[in-house]
Amino acid sequence: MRPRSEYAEPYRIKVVEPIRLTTRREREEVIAKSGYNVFNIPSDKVYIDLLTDSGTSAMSDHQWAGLMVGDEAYAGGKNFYHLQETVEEITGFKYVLPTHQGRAAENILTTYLVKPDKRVLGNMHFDTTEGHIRLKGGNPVNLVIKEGLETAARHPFKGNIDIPRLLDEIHTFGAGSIAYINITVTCNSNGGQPVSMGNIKEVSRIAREHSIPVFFDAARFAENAYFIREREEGYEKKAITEIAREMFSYVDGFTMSAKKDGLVNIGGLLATNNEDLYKRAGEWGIIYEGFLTYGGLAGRDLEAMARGLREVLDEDYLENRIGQVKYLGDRLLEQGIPIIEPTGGHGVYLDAKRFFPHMPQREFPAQALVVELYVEDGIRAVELGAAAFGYNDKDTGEMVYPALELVRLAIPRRVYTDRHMDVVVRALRNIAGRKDKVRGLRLVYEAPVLRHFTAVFEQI
Ligand code: P71
Repeated sequence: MRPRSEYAEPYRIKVVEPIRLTTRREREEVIAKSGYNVFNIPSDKVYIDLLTDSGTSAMSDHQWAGLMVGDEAYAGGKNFYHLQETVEEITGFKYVLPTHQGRAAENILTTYLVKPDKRVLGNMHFDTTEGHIRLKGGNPVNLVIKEGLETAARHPFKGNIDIPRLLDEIHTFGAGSIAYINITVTCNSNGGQPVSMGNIKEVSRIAREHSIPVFFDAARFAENAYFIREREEGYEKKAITEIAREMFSYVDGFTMSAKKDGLVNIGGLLATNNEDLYKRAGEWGIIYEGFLTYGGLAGRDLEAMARGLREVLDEDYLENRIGQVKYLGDRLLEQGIPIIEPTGGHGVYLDAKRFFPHMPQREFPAQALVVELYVEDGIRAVELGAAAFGYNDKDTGEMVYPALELVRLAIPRRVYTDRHMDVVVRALRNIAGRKDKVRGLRLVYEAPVLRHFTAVFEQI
């Protein structure tokens, strides 16, 4: 394979969107007015927006051209058939239901599969999946390997399911207690970490033996396929399309937020070969999303998605994409900045506990770092620590803290250059240089669920 450093982006820029660096004074005012919560900052006050890689990709000229051939018929629009053929070719699944985004597909799938008190096993379920499982009365269970939770463990597939723990679950609770197994590729919750083909195959074999359905949360399936080619023996010479097809061959279907590897700004999918699921899911889909051939989207959105799903499997694109994430990670490591290693598919995750060793978790070190990044250079990141996952124990009223205190720098696809990444490195180096002076935060308002979106803080 060509080393990335010798080549630049496999595209040239045809349209630009101006961004502006505000003054430090302005940013100090903005962040205070926002309650030290970056979800409250208007995006035109952000210079480099790394809040999420979801729905923030740049579409290609081919995708934009696709919008003009949108067929807005209520039923049987031609873009649906194009999308359906594309999904079938890439994944092997012929029943395809478009949805307005990933969580809508999760809602439909969990409505079909999850009955009260049933368990849903996975590597690490994403927040929205976990929410849908709980809403249907089920119990989400995370079985990621132990290295997956150690930020400095350089395991190549930190998204893998722990096989002995999976077997233990089946033996302890019985296969009948398990609604399905959900493998998130790549695993967002611990750093965009990939799952190996070997692991997918083994989980699938065990599941089939016990008649347990297996689904992917396929939001970042192409990035996962790329890592398999880079890191797994026997796949070095395979085409990404072939690897993706093999991944999907081991599961019964998938839900997907197309806002990631679909390279679109909105949209989702549910796909399977199970006719009964398709029929039942279709009934729910019609109630929640819209008719089967548009699922809450415009015909033009379906066309952009069909084209995006092909582009994301382009080998040069993926090499550049994953290479940029690694570029940022490597520069940060050179500066001694603690991150989750190895870097994953869609961003770099900073370890705030190691970055601010002096700051207790009750002062929200990860959120404090998010605030500093904004004030330093107008960079917007997201907290994945005490603010997002801490909660008050029902019985004791005591705050329970998560094991990890992370800041995610999610990189939108085809949007920023490596020069932008250099700005991020410089900002973090400057913050590291004055870290003893950085102040922790106190929570002054929280909503009962998903509190980090609307929380208000004060500086201590
Ligand atoms: C991300 C998001 C977007 C997000 C969603 C909810 C809270 C905060 C941020 C969304 C995912 C995802 C995976 C693996 C399903 C969804 C939901 N990720 N699975 O990482 O990463 O998809 O947003 O299209 O409904 O910023 P949806």
